[in-house]
Amino acid sequence: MQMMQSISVVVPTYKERDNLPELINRIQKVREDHHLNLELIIVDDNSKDGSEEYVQSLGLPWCRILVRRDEKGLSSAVLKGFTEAQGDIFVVMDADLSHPPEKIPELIEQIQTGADMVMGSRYVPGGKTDEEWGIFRWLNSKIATLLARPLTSVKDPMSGFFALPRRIYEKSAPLNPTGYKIALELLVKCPVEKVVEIPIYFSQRAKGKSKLSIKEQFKYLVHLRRLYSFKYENLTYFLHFSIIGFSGTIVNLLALTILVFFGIPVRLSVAISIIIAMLSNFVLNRRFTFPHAVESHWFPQLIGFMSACSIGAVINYITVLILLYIFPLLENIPQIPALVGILAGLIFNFILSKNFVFRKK
Ligand SMILES: Nc1nc2c(ncn2[C@@H]2O[C@H](COP(=O)(O)OP(=O)(O)O)[C@@H](O)[C@H]2O)c(=O)[nH]1
Ligand SMILES: [Mg+2]
Repeated sequence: MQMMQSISVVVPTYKERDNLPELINRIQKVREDHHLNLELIIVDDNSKDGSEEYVQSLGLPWCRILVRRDEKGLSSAVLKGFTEAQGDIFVVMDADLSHPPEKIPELIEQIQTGADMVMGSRYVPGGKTDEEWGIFRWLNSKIATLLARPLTSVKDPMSGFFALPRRIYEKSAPLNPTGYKIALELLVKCPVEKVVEIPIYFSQRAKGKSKLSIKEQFKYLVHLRRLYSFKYENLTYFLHFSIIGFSGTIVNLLALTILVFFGIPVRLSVAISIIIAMLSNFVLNRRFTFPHAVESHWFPQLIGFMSACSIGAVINYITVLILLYIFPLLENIPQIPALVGILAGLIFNFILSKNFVFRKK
């Protein structure tokens, strides 16, 4: 085991003055008992409850408080702490004593023996939570965890008690500090391969009250969407593209119905409604599937999109012809080759749209 790697414990706080004495005492004891080279960085969002004065009055060389007066938010506070941290290993925990500081050495040891991230977990054998949750809060937490499942196989990705080596953090993709779930953000955006979960006894908050609001829970959904788009970038684009493609069918039929209703000849109506559907797909894809596209001029994009769609239609048709040639029996159920053709055209349109028509600069 490598000895004496330095550790930075980052604790975000908002109005936690009453919890600070016990928190700092217990961390101090761990620090001394295990001879750790450990600094404690408290990142407070201008609580104005005496936290700042209290920490300063202690005059501990290894413990400081940063007070942010221009910004708020749990995740961004943690990231602020990381930028100020000197350590080789970062540990993040809450101030309310839900997370036992006595577990810090175990977290560190896992990092030193090769883990890329260590989570203090309520949901692995041996883990336990004190919180008396009503059915609503329990369900809420279960659903939140379930929704994060495709992003990580970690049992308790919502935990705010974790350790991460600087070497991994520094290789992270750009981090988005909105939201409450900073560990989840790091799990998805950092090149984390080996995650170890350590059971913790998650106790009731010692003093004060929770800052987790309904608004934060909503923001979690936005956060999830962003993480999915990051992790499954192409799939997300393709899903948007397909949904819009499907909406185009509806636009097409609707336009056709209206035009015919107003007495426009059928053949002309069909042609016009195809163009209307293509335009609608263009506008929607430009706005929703590839939002970065608005940075470039729309006209060349429109021409590119129309061309891609036209070639896509030809590919659709050729696919059907090939299928019918290979499997003549399909003549009896032309819907099947037609579906395959639509899919081939869709994929072709998508690839062209993503890589050429609306490509990122
Ligand atoms: N700096 C900072 N810390 C925050 C903010 N919101 C919550 N915290 C801290 O984040 C930790 C977890 O918050 P808590 O309210 O206990 O959330 P809960 O455990 O999910 O109920 C605590 O140490 C809070 O003081 C914030 O906006 N800024
Ligand atoms: Mg708490």
